[in-house]
Amino acid sequence: MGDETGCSGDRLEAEDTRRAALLRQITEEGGFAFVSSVEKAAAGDLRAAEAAREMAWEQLHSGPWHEVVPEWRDAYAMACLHVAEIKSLGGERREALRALDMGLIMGGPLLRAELDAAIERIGSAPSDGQEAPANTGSGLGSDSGADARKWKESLCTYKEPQEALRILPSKSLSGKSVERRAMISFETFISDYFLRQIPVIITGCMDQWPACTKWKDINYLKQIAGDRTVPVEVGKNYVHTEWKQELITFSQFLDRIGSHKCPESTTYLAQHPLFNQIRQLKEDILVPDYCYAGGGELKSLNAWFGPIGTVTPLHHDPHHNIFAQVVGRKYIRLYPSSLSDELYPHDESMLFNTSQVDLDHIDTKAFPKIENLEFMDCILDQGEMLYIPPKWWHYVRSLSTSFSVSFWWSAATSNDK
Ligand SMILES: O=C(O)CCC(=O)C(=O)O
Repeated sequence: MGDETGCSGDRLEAEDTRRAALLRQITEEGGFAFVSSVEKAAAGDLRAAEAAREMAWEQLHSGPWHEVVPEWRDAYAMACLHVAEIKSLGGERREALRALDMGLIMGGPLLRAELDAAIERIGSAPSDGQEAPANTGSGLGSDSGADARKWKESLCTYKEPQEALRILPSKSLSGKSVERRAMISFETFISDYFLRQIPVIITGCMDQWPACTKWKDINYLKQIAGDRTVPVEVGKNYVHTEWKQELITFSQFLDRIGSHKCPESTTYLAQHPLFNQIRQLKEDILVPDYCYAGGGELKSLNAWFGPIGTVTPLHHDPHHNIFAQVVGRKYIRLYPSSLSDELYPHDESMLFNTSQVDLDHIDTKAFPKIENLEFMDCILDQGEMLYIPPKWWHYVRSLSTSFSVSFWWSAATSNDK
């Protein structure tokens, strides 16, 4: 007991030192008003805490993201912690959680452990009963038995590949299929696929993942994460003009999946490091051993969760990718990096890795070279992993409600860092 008190004393001292150093840096950046508001916030002044958060938020949006002074991201996290602490003391548990999630999503790394600890504490505290229940959305939530059934059905659409053909790009499933191998050894993966830079589907390696059963249960997802705030993409896909990003609760997101109707309102939790944010979900997955091929490092672990009909346009990424299909199924088309010139990459620097060709409506006049290009494709089913080598072009369409996890890593001895 004495030791535990000693440890938490040391921890608090370290936190104080970190915060004091940050406030000194913010003062040097000219953030006097921020520092003064934070001092009042520390004494329990909610308006001052919110004002500090607003000031940091303005700094985060004062120019391009890469030009933001990193200390202001940490300052934003600090203000979020103050807002959350005061809201939580006032019994506003959900508001407190939202502030902490915003700190995790937009804030810097310095106070991450404090944000995580506060989420654990406030997240596990009982609701004060004043707040409306989490399941109040329009699509799912009123009758949890019916919802659960509807949810399970939405995971099983297009079971027969031939049925899917009418919604897939032309020529789909007519040429070369990605090879499927059952539980191959690490050595076989390296010699036959990793070193040769060839895609492969690996089956039978996810049987131990709790996620494969737990994430099929909407009530489990709501219980673990319902009140948490997540960033989502809304619209047909990221090259579409009407596309936008929003921050909503996980419960609202699940409701939107349940009531999903048209492509324009497709809500996709895409390429988000959800598992750094919601630790309980991370406990449901395992990092595949294959990601240690090449002796490099894991770069990012992202969630891709959405309804039927999400589309990620044809693009390439710089890293090795094990793409694990946890729930539902996806159609994936792959073109080798050697065909880059024929795939018409965008000229703009933001979209340099994305093709101008919309595979769902190919304009053969504008992009004649793509017509006869060879590709490989597959329908990736739940419990299967696809290895995508660096710079291979890929197009992805969900054929059901779908939850996938991508593991990106770089090899120690290559230029894909
Ligand atoms: O699942 C998707 O929609 C896209 C996945 C992807 O592009 C990736 O993992 O790199």
